[in-house]
Amino acid sequence: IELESDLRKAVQRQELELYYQPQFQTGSYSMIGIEALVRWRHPTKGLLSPGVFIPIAEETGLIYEIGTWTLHEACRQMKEWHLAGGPLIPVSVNLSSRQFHQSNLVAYIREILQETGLEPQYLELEITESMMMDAAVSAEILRELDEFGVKISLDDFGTGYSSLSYLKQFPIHKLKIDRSFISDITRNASDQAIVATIISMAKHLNMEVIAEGIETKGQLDFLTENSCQEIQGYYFSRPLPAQEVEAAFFTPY
Ligand code: G
Ligand code: G
Ligand code: MN
Ligand code: NA
Repeated sequence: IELESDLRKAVQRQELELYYQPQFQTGSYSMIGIEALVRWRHPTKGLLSPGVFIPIAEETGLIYEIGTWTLHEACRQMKEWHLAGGPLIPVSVNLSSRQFHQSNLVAYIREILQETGLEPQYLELEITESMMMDAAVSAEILRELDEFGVKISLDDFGTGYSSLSYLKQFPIHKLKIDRSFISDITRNASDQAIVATIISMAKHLNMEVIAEGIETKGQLDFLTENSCQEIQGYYFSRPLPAQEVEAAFFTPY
């Protein structure tokens, strides 16, 4: 309850911050994208993870305000980086279920892109498989976003409720292999089979595929050998404040 009333004021008081985690191509190690991850700098409790406050935001409806701020800030920052000579890569933003099903989602994303000047192809929205359960609704939303030029990634892929038939019906651009399949991949034959199969399926469906949660050289080697094109994880970088991303990864900047 206390956290909820604090969260109501968090946006106005500018307590939300975005951290950014770079994504890389296997082989070349060139940066191919960056995921925006929201944090709450609580006045007394310190830096809070979205795992703590996004569920409260979803329950209370505060997600609309927080989600709008997050999308706007991610697009604004990416456009600023583009203008300053940073890499011409897209920014990924996580959507929660209520945001995805918001009736004016496409209109307000259009508005945010117009305000910030970011071109639609540089925005990637991360949704989970479970959000597509109502197939008729999600098909319509995804079709509109696709027509507009925004990219869609399926986050935590392999862990949700989904039907493979969605993958052929819907305009999904990228599968993000959940990190639970990666953590033990050098030892676990089932994880190896699942990951190799997802990579191969994505390729055959003309989708991109990225593996999340890479923490070790062994995991990276497995993914490289199995032709996974893109990777994200602590092995390369933790999520960082914008200025630290610039300092560590944009050279010269
Ligand atoms: O960054 P961290 O590992 O703490 O993220 C925990 C969870 O919060 C992840 O599932 C991530 O997708 C989610 N998350 C991070 N940023 C956002 C955001 O801006 N909006 C929503 N809806 N979820 C987010
Ligand atoms: O659900 P989603 O994929 O959006 O969650 C992203 C979160 O995963 C990030 O907020 C980040 O904190 C976390 N994460 C990113 N890379 C790694 C990693 O290599 N290991 C672990 N354990 N977590 C990671
Ligand atoms: Mn994500
Ligand atoms: Na994930």
